[in-house]
Amino acid sequence: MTGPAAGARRTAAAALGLALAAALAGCGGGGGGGDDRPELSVSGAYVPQPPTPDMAAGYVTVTNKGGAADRLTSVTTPLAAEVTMHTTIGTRMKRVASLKVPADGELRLATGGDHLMLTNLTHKPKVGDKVSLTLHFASSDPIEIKVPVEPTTYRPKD
Ligand SMILES: [Cu+2]
Repeated sequence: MTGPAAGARRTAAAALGLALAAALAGCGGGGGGGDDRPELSVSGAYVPQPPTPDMAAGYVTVTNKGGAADRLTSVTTPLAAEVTMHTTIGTRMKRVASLKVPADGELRLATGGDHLMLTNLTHKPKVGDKVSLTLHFASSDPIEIKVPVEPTTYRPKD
């Protein structure tokens, strides 16, 4: 009489153990999807038509839906031999090696703040042109975008 009952208990215990293991696995893996790595997208990019033919600025917004920060480390474009990243401190521009894309946040480049400087241009971009920019990051794959050239005084609406 003890045999079958003990067997049933063992089976029940085994089933409970499996259920617990599944619940724990679900807990560890299912959190919020890609919790520990950046998930980047780019929007609102533009290049104002430059007043001089040798230099242009560039603005982009990089949105990060992931739980880990990333860094914009460089930008390349057929339009310019060199693209540098600048931040603005007071009224002075300072060149920086990278710009942080915070976790669950955004890196927003804007006039008077962080921006890209394109120098040694291959040609002067005009309103209506599209400029190809490739953004390189510390951990995410590069993102290539086609950026419109806007009037010199253009300001994006929020
Ligand atoms: Cu600058």
